Amino acid sequence: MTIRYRRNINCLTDNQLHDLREAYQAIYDLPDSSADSFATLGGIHGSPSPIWCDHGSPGFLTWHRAYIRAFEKALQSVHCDVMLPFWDWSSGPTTGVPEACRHPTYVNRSGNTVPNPLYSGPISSAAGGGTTARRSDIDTTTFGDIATSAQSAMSSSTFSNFQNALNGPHGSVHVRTGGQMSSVSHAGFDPIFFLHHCNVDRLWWNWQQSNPGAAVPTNELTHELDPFNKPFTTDWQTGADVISTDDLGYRYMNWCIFLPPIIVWEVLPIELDPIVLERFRDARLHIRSSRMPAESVEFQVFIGDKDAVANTKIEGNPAFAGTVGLFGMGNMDEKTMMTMTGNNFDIALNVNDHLRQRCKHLIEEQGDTTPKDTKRKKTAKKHTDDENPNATAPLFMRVAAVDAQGKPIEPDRLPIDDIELMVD
Ligand SMILES: [Cu+2]
Repeated sequence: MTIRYRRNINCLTDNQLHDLREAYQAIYDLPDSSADSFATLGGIHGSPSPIWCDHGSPGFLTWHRAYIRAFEKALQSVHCDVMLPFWDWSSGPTTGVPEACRHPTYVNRSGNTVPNPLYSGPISSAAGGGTTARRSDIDTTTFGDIATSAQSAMSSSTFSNFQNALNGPHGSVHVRTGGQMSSVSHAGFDPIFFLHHCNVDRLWWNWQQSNPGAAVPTNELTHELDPFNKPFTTDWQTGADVISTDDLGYRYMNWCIFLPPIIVWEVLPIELDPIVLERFRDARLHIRSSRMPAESVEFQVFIGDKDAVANTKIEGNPAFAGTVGLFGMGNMDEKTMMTMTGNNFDIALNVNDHLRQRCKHLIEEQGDTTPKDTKRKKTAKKHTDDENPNATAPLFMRVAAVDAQGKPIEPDRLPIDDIELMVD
């Protein structure tokens, strides 16, 4: 199964955000009787009865995972590329809801100002009708204390403790958002419900990554997640069906990293948020192409300060992060080669340890000895949803390409589609 990534709503491109809004609007517009309509899906949580949702143990995490996956599938029936994004109220102090959910209107693809489907949702007539609203001072309401509780839940060592510990901060977000979000019966009609639960699901996913051996209690595995069927059967899904998100086809991208395209031989500044520097788990450089190169190439990756990166020396160069080789097609003529298809490749170089080492260095160099919490607050104060002014600058990266004789290969001789640094 192809794995696709759910992202922070603040990280979506304009195009992705348009797709998301259009998908929401399209399911708002479906007849209430449709299985994919917002009226049906929003109503599954609470009103009209029966109330299907599970909010305790067993089932809080598993039921909501199945629920938001069903919702995501409905969005994908409109735009197949849409992935449900998350509202990150848990990584650090934030105020209000994400920018994309904040305003009653937005400018659509055609340049017209239209209602923002992420601001308010229609309540089905079976649940009383009308539209949703949030507390009137939501834009100045802070969520920092809830983030702190969510972070402490992450250190739970068993599934049950984690589920119980996360339940509280999850509920606080409901109550503090106000309006329909604050009651089980109508919460599912606020469009932000699904972004909120996507974040809950992400925290569980992160906890699963950090606790790979942790047992899931039997009563969770056998718990029935009605009304969600197993595909092509009339059986309900059970907890066991949703433990692995890979089985469901998704993972999470925790951080927004906006980096300019990486061009071979260019020295490129990498700007990463201090929170990312402290907490990232995985860093990989991907080199992708839809065809094989004529000649064999070795890519050498340098990450460090500007001078070390500009230098091509490998041995003893602390900036050297690793190398990947690519077999060429040999003496096949270029024309034949260019027309060959079915040679998509995506090679990844793990630069985890190297980047971590460099980041540690960087944080120490800045002489920052304040305890972590104070450091976060400082960071958050400067943080806004729109920009990233607190990015720590000077890490540089360069990808060099050499042939079998160690001679440089110019970018135009390389059949590379793109090079991307993924940090998460
Ligand atoms: Cu909830």
